[in-house]
Parts: sequence; C-alpha cells; structure tokens
Amino acid sequence: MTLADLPLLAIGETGTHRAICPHDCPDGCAMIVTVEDGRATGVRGDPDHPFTRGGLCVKVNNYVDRVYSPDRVTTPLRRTGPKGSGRFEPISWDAAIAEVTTRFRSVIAEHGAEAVMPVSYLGTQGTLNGLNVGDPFFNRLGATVAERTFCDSGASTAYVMSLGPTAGVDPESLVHSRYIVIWACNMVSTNLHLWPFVMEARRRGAKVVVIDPVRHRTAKRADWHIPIRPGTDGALAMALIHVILAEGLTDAEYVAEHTVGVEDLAERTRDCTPEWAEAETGVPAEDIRTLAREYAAAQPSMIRIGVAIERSSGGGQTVRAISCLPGLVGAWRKPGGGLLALPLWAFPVNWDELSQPQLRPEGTRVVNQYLLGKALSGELGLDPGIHALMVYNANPVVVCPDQERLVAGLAREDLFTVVSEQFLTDTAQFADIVLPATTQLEQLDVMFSWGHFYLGLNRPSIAPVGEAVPNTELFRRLAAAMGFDDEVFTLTDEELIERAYDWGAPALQGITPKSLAKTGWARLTLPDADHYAPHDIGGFPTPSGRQEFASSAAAGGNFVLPLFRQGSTESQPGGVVDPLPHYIPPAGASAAYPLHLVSPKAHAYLNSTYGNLPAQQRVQGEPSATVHPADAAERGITDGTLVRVFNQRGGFLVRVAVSDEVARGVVLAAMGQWRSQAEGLATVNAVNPTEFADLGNAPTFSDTRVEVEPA
Ligand SMILES: Nc1nc2c(c(=O)[nH]1)N[C@H]1C(S)=C(S)[C@@H](COP(=O)(O)OP(=O)(O)OC[C@H]3O[C@@H](n4cnc5c(=O)[nH]c(N)nc54)[C@H](O)[C@@H]3O)O[C@H]1N2
Ligand SMILES: Nc1nc2c(c(=O)[nH]1)N[C@H]1C(S)=C(S)[C@@H](COP(=O)(O)OP(=O)(O)OC[C@H]3O[C@@H](n4cnc5c(=O)[nH]c(N)nc54)[C@H](O)[C@@H]3O)O[C@H]1N2
Ligand SMILES: [Mo]
Repeated sequence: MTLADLPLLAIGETGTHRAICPHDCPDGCAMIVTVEDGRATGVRGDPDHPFTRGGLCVKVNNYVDRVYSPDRVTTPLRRTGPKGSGRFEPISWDAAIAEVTTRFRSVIAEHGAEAVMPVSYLGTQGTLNGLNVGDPFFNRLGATVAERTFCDSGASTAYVMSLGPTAGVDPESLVHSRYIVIWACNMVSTNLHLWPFVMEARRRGAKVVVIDPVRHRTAKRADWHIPIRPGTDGALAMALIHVILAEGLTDAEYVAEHTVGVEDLAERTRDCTPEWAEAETGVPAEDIRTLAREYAAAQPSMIRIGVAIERSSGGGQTVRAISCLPGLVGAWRKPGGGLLALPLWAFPVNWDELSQPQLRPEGTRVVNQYLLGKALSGELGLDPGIHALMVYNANPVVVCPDQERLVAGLAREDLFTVVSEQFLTDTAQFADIVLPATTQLEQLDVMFSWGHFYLGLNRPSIAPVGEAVPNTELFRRLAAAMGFDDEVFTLTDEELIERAYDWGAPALQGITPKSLAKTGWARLTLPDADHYAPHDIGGFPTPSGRQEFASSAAAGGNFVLPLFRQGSTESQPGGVVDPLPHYIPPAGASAAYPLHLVSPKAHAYLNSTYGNLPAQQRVQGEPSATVHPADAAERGITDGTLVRVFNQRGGFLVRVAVSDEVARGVVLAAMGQWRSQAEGLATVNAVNPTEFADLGNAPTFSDTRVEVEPA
C-alpha cells in the first residue's frame, strides 16, 4: 500500500495519519503521524511529497514532544500573583470566557471599543487558525485594527510595484537554473527543503552565490560568498544594473517587449558605478563587475531574496532594484530563471471571507503591532489608550522591538491581557487570563505555502490535549458570549474551509476539500516545474502588463497590502514614492554605537517557538553574539566572554563567539531566545529600533547600531 492509499482514520485511531506542518516557514511540510491508542507516537516527512521528500527538520522532528510537553498549557488559567510573576490558577472555560467578555465590555463602556487591541501573527499559518482567525471577532467588536507588517510586507509592496501580484517562479524549477543568487537568506536553516533543488542545479553545472554579512551554514556550502555591509544591498543592486546596462549585457528583445522604463533606469543608475558601490557595501568593485557579468551570461539565472532584505531603512527600494535584474537579462524566459520571493499569490484564498472587513466600523483606527511597546506605554498618544489586549498566535515580548518598553507596558496593572497559547511564553507570563490552544495534531486546517505550490489539508489525528481548543473554536466561544450572531461566528471548521478558498478557481481544478482529505495535499493546477516560466513572454499583472522598472503603482504612494492589514488599503501618510528604484543608505551610524547588528532566525527555533524546549535548545546551543576578531581585539574581548550588547534603547547579555564568519563591523545575534531564560532578562529585541523601512511599514531589524563591552 502506498501512502496515497492511506485509509481515512478517525481521530485517535491507531494507525498512520496525515498532517501538514503548521509553521511560518516556506517549506510547509507534509507529515505522517503515527498514532497508537489515541496517542501520537511520532511524526516524519511524507516521502511522496515532492517538496518535503521524506524529511522534516530539527525543529519539528520531535513534534510529539511539543504536543505532550509537561509545560503545555492544558486548562484556562487566571493570574494569582503580580503581573509577570507567572503565578496562575486553573479555571473553567466558562469562567474564563465570562471574565474575558465582562472585562472587554467594561473597557468598551468606559473607553470605547478601540481601547481593545488584538495582537497576532503566525504561530500557525493555517488558513483557518492563522493570520486572520480573530479578525471577524475584533472587526465586529470595533477594536483597534492591528497592522501586521512583521514579515515581507515591505518586500511585497516593492515586488508588487515592480512585477504586480504574481506568484512568480516555481521553487522546484530551480533545478534548471544556471546561476543562483541567494540574497539575504540562510536557506539551510530557514528554507531547508529548497536546498536539494539548489544542489541538483549545481550538479547540473549551476554556480551558487550567497550575498550576506554572515558566512552562515548556507554561505559555507556556496561556490561564492560575498560579504556585504547590512542595509547596503541597494547600492550593490544599483551597481549591478549599472554594469549590465553600461556593458550591454541586457536581453534587448526582452527589455523592449516586456518591460517599461529602461531609459529612465539607465539615467538613474548612470553614476552607480561599482567603485561607488564598493564604498557603500564593502564589496570590491571587481567582484561587482564579475557578479553582473556572470549573472547576465548564465541563463536562466535565479535570485532568491530572503526576508532580511527589507529590514533596513531603504529595504523596499532595495527589493525594487533587485527585481529589475531578471527583466534586464531576460532571466524570465526559461524555467529556472527570474526572482523567487513569495509564491503565496498562487493560492486562491478568499482573504476577505477570512477577515470580514465589512464588519468593521468605518474609520476604525489602525495601530501597527511593531509599535506595541509605544502603544502600551502611551507614547503613541493614542486616544483612547490600549486598556485590553488579546494575544494569539504570537509572542510579542520576543519578536517585537523595544522590548523594555513593551514589558513595562504589559506590566501595567490597569491593562487587561488575554493570551491564547500552547505554552507560558514570555508574553503569556504577563496575562490575566491564559487560554489553552491546540497544536497542529489536534486541529483541522487547510495549509497554503509561501515556498511551494502544494495545498494541504491538515486533519486532526488526536483529540485535544487537556482542554485546549483551536483558535477557530476560541473565537466562536467569545463571539457567542458577546452575543454576536453574524453567520460567520456560527460556521463550523468544515464550513469555513468551503469559504476560505475559491474552490472553482483555475488553480484548484480537480481539487476539493474532499479530494484533499484523501490525498493529503495536491499541487495547484499549474504547468509542471520543468515547463513553468510564468513570465517567458511577459504577462505581468501590472497596470502596463510589463515588468515596470519605472513603477506606475508607486505613483499612488507607499502602501501596505491588504494581507498585512485586514483588508484596509489606505495609503500611508507622507508616502510619496519615487517610481524609479534608488539607494537609501542605512540609518543610525554613530560614533557611540559603531557596530552593525543583525538578528536573523535561529537554526533550531521557529522565531521564538521551540525556544523553551530542551531538544531544540541543545541543538541551538547557548545564545551568543558573534563578533569579528578585529572588533573583538579592539575591545579586549575573547571567545566566551560575557558581554553586554547595547545602544540607546537597551541592552542584553550574551557570551561572545569571536569569528570571522561575520564581516568586520558586524555583530550577529540570532533572535528566538526566551527573555525569561536570558541572563539579565533581555534578548536581542531590546536593542532593535521601532522605525519603519521605506515601503510597506516593514521592520528595520537590520538597521541597528550597537556597542559591545565586557559585562
Ligand atoms: N530555522 C528557522 N527557520 C525559519 C524561521 C526560524 O525562526 N528558524 N523563521 C521563518 C520565517 S518567519 C521567516 S520570515 C524566514 C526568514 O528566513 P530568511 O529569509 O533566511 O531570513 P533571516 O533568517 O531573518 O535572515 C537571513 C539572512 O539575512 C542576513 N541579513 C540580515 N540583514 C541583511 C542585509 O541587510 N543584507 C544582506 N544581504 N543580508 C542580511 C542575515 O545575516 C541572515 O543570514 O524563515 C522561516 N524559517
Ligand atoms: N530581531 C528579530 N525580530 C523578529 C524577526 C527577526 O528576524 N529578527 N523576525 C520577524 C518575523 S519574520 C516574524 S514572522 C515574527 C514572528 O513572530 P511570531 O509569529 O509572534 O512568532 P513566534 O515567536 O513563533 O510566536 C508564535 C506563538 O504562537 C504560538 N502558537 C502556535 N500555534 C498556535 C495556535 O494554533 N494557537 C495559538 N493561540 N497559539 C499558537 C506559539 O506557541 C508561539 O508562542 O518575528 C519578527 N521578529
Ligand atoms: Mo517571518
């Protein structure tokens, strides 16, 4: 019997079940779950899934240990000690729901509904239980709209300005690439299942280039690592455009037929010489010329941009500049050529069905979650201020910047905080009420991916642990208790699945919830990866139908896509945007804080998820800050020294790893460690800034200056 013929088992039935990994990761792996007598005993990767290929990762291999961890929250909890003390007593669901809705009602009566703010992100990226699960409830309540631009909002705005909302290339087509540029992405840690496709391309003769301030796991395996100063990639991209145009390396026919604005682009990049870019980026001018020539000559060539590109003052324009490159050299012509960013657009998700923006009172204010610390401390001057907070699918204490201020805000005795969680995270520790959430093995969901073209159905394989409930059920209970009788609050998960997608869309031909229940997952109805070059003859979903070097969408000013803002599409204030890409240098250089900090993902954690679990902690090792030997010597720091990394916003304590894996002037400290387990009760997000990047209100985690001193 092959896996395709797996019988459909009942929840808890002994045998082999299917699931899809819930995490906010491009890989979206298909999992096989073994269950014995109602208890899950193991998970493994589905060998038949063309992207999962039978393997999971260090985060998820022992997922059942997460499910049955003694630290799981299994009942609703009520705070018994001071805020943040972590002292709670179990209470019933009825009591918990009653307390939450009573408190919400009294906050609304006293301050208005906008005094309630939801905070959520992608603890699970399930279509039902993920990004939008609380939106209908909070829209109906009239709560402050939480803008969620943590991840890829800036890059997506830039991408749409250049190329339109196209799903773009098939990641599996990378096997056909002749030249692969991995730009600000530590693929071996963060997109592991794409790596075999890169390796296959290399076996067929491709060259693999990594552009990153850090010589990480991926860079070490590449043919060429180009270290670069953080936040200066825009200068490199502008210089690559300059060389390609100046040396006549373009695909002139492609440029003439399928792009607009090349003359303006040439004018704009005229002075962006490799020598100019060398001074900005630290990349030798000759290397820039070589990269431009090789990239243009080896067709099809592919650029995979990581999310970190957007995380600097000029991150949006950097993505704009990089996205010009495939059009200039005609990389789109063949499978394996183009730009790989966010294949999510291929999935016909009915986002408005999920978030129900029409339930929201007109003019409801929008507050960005990135500014949560300032919002809670009163520093944004919000009127009304935030008096009730509900956090689900997120751990803001670890993932937001401005950690000190955020913690001080959460410690406000007058703030009522509800957290739905699997564990007592750093954020949950500050809750008044904690509500137990199911894991992926305990809930039903449909799973899209932002890294491949397979839609998956995750059926529950075991009954909920303790009294945990899926997020969908949580909001049904809250809506009922608030007396909301709109239809959306009465729908079962099965009914929500029917509405969550446009099942009649061309991409879903022959795919139904029922067929997915049988097969577990299915490839969207697209040409196979060996024959899929979506823009071989243009066909970009832009106003001109062409790739826009000079963007017509930019004329409307800066914007946040509805996906990151619950359907609201107002432009940003002061958002005038130059239609041509340009270089905006990183901000914040100062004599007091000369080192440039990057805080990318931890290898063994998923953002802060797993940061508390022993097996993953062992793999990740002790938190550290990597400093270049020359920078260490100047400060009298040696390997293993306990140091304070700090700036005007705060500081945190870590051991130093002295290594030339980081460029001179760069400090590397991965995010994900829990604050409650950190020496000195602070993590890297204590020093990160609250400024937005130029486009899409992206964070500027890579635009952080610090000093390092022995503690
Ligand atoms: N193991 C693991 N995998 C994950 C996650 C995780 O936490 N752990 N998180 C998931 C999520 S939510 C996301 S968004 C993705 C993100 O995955 P990636 O796109 O890989 O993003 P990051 O890990 O943030 O950063 C990648 C690289 O960018 C570099 N970098 C930082 N600033 C700059 C810069 O200015 N220029 C250049 N050229 N490079 C820079 C960093 O040194 C780092 O090596 O990973 C997903 N997968
Ligand atoms: N310094 C720095 N900061 C960063 C980043 C960075 O690279 N550097 N990356 C940014 C990026 S790209 C992202 S995506 C964000 C990530 O930010 P978050 O999405 O907040 O990521 P996590 O820390 O993983 O927190 C998710 C929480 O959801 C919980 N959870 C999981 N499943 C469920 C469920 O089904 N129901 C409920 N109720 N809860 C659940 C998990 O236990 C976990 O505590 O962080 C951002 N912050
Ligand atoms: Mo992310």
